[in-house]
Amino acid sequence: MKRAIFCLTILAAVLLVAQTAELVGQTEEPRVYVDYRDVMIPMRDGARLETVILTPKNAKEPLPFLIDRTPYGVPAKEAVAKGLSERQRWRSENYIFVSQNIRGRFQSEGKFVMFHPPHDPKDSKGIDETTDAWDTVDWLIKNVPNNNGRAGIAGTSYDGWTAVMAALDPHPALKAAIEQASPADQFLGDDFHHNGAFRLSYGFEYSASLETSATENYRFQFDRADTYDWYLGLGPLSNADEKYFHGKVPTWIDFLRHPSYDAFWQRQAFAPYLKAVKIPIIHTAGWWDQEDFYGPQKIYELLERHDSEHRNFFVAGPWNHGGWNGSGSKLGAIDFGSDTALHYREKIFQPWFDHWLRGEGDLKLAEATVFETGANRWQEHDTWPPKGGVESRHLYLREGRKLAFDAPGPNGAFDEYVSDPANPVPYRPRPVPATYPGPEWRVWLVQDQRFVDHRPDVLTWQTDPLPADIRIAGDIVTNLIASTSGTDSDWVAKLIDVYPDDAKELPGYQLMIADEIVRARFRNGFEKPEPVPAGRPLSYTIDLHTNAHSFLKGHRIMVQVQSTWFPVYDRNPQKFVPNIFEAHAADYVKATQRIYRGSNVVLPVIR
Ligand code: PG9
Repeated sequence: MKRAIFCLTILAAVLLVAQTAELVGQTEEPRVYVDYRDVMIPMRDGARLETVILTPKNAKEPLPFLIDRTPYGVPAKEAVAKGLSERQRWRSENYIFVSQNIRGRFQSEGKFVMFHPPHDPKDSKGIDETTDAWDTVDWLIKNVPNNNGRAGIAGTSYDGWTAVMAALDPHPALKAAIEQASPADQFLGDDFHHNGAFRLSYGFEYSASLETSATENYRFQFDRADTYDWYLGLGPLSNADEKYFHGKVPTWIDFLRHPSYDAFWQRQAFAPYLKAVKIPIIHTAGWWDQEDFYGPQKIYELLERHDSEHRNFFVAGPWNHGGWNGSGSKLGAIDFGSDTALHYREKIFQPWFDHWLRGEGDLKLAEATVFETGANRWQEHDTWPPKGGVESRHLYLREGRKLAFDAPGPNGAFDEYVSDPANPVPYRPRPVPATYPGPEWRVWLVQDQRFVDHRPDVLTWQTDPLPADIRIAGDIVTNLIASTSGTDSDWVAKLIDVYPDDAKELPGYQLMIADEIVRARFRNGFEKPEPVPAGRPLSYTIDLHTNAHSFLKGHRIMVQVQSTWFPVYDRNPQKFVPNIFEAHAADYVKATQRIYRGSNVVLPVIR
């Protein structure tokens, strides 16, 4: 009895301390302490790059480097002195962590060039992110005491892109890389355009963020609470520079000058450079990555063609942009049943570098490790997309807004809507706060699509409740047969998992699984935009990229088609003009859009 009272008293005391700590905001999370050094590392052309080196205290053996090269700023001394979070313990105790600002950012010398393309190999004095990474590794190996002569590089997004750049011509000491959400092509699929459709709110806010000031990540100040209104009020794109940027944001000027897939975009894209797997590399993608979902899939695919030594790997999980760095149990309202980010860090990221840089463990990594959402389980595949055991099944957009696996007869029927650039479909529920960097932006891809379901300019087709699970793994493609009364048009296709109305969790929820946009002017090639013949049904292939998902028994599969997605994408004037950045207000016109019956979505269904 005495013991029980004692235990209760202790429990009450513990609860009181916990409560008080919470009230005053002092949760007792253990912290990790490291030594901090801030150095300027000289590059081959004399520019010096600001670099922070975090060294474990009392290391017992020589350690490898883990490098991150970033435009966003290195860790501050004061923050590191307070101790790093528990999440960083593995890295902080086993690696010399190096964080470097790339050229022209913060205290780094030289000029910042967004996506500095690889230099001309004939120019022996040329510099780029590959040479800067090479020079950095060389300096570290020669100048930092107690290192083991090995380095790895990893990063998310821009920092993932610098990791791939480092791997193009790696320093001999650079032994392994992990690129997470690196962009691959800024015209075809990543941050700034998708299939040539311009990502307006992202492109505007991101370029302002990096190119307004060298020493901060600037946030554009909107004078409207709802940026949907702000961007609509902006009018034609030409107003952005005239009213706000005044020629001072170089990336915005590049957008205006390069409205199609010309040499400027092609030089920045990875496709011409990825001709060999020079070091082991993992490509990590998030199924709901709002910025660079295309990149890691494309980079993996390009390198896979040259992977004779089996050193190129693919991983994808239920994450937004960078979600693998945080807590991966949930994204928005969607629950995955376990901490998928922790799983990634402990089972993939750490063993990878421990193996290549510290010589630890047998690496047993499947060619592709993907998290199958819906069923909420990890799957391993020996190719990605899977080659065996998967059947392409066509789901047809049928009469009565039904989606069905049997094809309609050839009857020329269609569904139609009017797309009005003066009243575009919002990409997420209004009010739409600033896009970049968020926080709401970070979950928009998992937001319930019922907020647009009723709009007359969003057409919806759906199956009956599924009699059994339908599992998909691989590439999803939409084949639209569509006409417009205009001479240019955007087509957006969305594949949605509709939860049952009597579901315990999220009844009736419409969860977008895959989505993409195409701009009709580029239907015959991205280099040469062409007007669309008004009123003529044409075929459009919309690649919705790869995925792994289970549409569970009782759920429905839904497809939505629309022609605006604002302000994340600029409005297509729907009247062909050679350069949309130079369109006038009068060029933006309503159009009648028709979707014909043979249109379908091809699903990679697991047999
Ligand atoms: N998605 C961001 C980005 C990368 C590269 C170019 C432009 C933007 C990022 O998060 O770094």
